[in-house]
Amino acid sequence: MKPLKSMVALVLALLTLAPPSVFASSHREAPITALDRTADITDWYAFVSYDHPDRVTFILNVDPFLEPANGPNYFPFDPNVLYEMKIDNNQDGVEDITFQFRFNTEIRQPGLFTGFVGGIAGIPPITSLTGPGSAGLSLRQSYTVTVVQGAYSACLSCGQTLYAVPSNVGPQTMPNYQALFNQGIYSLGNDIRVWAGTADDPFFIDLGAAFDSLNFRMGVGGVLPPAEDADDTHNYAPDAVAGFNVNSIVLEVPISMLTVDGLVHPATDKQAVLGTWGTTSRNKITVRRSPLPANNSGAFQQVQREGNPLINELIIGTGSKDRFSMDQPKNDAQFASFVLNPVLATVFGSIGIPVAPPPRTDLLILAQYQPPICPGCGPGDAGPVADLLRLNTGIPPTAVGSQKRLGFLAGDVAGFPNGRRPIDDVVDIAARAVAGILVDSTKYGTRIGDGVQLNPEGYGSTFPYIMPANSGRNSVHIGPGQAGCSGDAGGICPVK
Ligand SMILES: [Ca+2]
Ligand SMILES: [Ca+2]
Ligand SMILES: [Ca+2]
Repeated sequence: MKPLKSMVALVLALLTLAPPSVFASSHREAPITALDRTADITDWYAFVSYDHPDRVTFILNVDPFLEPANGPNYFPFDPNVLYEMKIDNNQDGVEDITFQFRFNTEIRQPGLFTGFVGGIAGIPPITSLTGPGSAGLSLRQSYTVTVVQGAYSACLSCGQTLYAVPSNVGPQTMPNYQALFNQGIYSLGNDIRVWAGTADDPFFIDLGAAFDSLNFRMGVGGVLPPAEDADDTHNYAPDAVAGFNVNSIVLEVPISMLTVDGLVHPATDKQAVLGTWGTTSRNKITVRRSPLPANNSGAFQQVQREGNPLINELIIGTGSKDRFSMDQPKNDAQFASFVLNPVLATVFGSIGIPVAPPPRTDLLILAQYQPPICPGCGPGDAGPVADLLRLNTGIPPTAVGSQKRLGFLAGDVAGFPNGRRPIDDVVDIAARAVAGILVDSTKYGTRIGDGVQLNPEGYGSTFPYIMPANSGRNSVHIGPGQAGCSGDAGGICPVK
């Protein structure tokens, strides 16, 4: 959950509690993506489509904490960034299939003072991404989708123009934003669908409490009472991401296009399991040539990647995060010590939470192909230690309404860490995994949680599964002492 540095922040906060020997290795400059927000991956999701069990949906979210009201330019994708979704289908930690996304920006009304205008000065409201009703859409982005398999590359978007869905400016400019959102769904043929644009950030966390050295609002160490822990439909603490947007690329692909042999496999076959991750890259060379735009050339250098929401953020030491971001998953054995002896477990132990002793080989299910996510994988199939979000495509999706925020831990095996859905409460799941719930759910099964159980903006039940962007004019955020926590008295979020 790169989701906004959330976990970076958490780790930083935690490290202040850690023993001196650990502390010494942590205080470095901020990760490079903190200075490069358009290339900053906030979250990576991969799951079997709820309504199409023969397909997989990938979501790559970038550019954290987009304030919906932030005109006049709002938040376009970066045309200089190569956005990629990568899939390993033969257990070696190396991508076999890559989907690439590139964006292009046009300014259609260069005389306008803002990127979006409508319902004023003779310009009709924005009701379409193209053609009639799109005149006020001055800053417009189109994008391409390419699939790469070895030396073979194919343009999936060619023959049509795909438009990114703009920010939700407000009801006067965009009186039916849901319609614009829906227009952003494109079929690329062969049951492939894509959507890109600004959307509600589906991630959820009490970031303020996490930042304050784990000063959660539900008691010492953030241990949830049983009734709250079992409640997937109310929030008991403020979601710091509520009302913020993110830039999202959503791709749905048939499973048969992703597996090593082009077949759909039962869960017990190792061929059913995919290792997935998202990356952002930039050209190695930039020449600034005022007054002309900068010129980018040369090979691409990876700026960031994300597989599991757990490993990059909760496990890797801050001093190694930049290297981790730029390296390839197949080289992750260099970071294995972080996994086998996580600092966060030490920190939990220091505040009285029972934690499993190192070496934590139980956490390797997140870094290697193993049961239970890959029951068909034997010892020879584990592959290298690699931070991939592993998805068993043979496990059918859990119906909307029956999905559990605690995913796998709650018996909902279609949830994280078997892939990841927007509904999955990865903060709580990851924290409990680090404590040792996978080793012994009784002994190390403390109900760690931040009290934020869901995305207050909700979830989509069909493609593209995310929710439309929050309105620039009319949306609010949720803070302590404010409305927005339906599980608390009067719906007011706790301060203490
Ligand atoms: Ca491979
Ligand atoms: Ca949200
Ligand atoms: Ca939570």
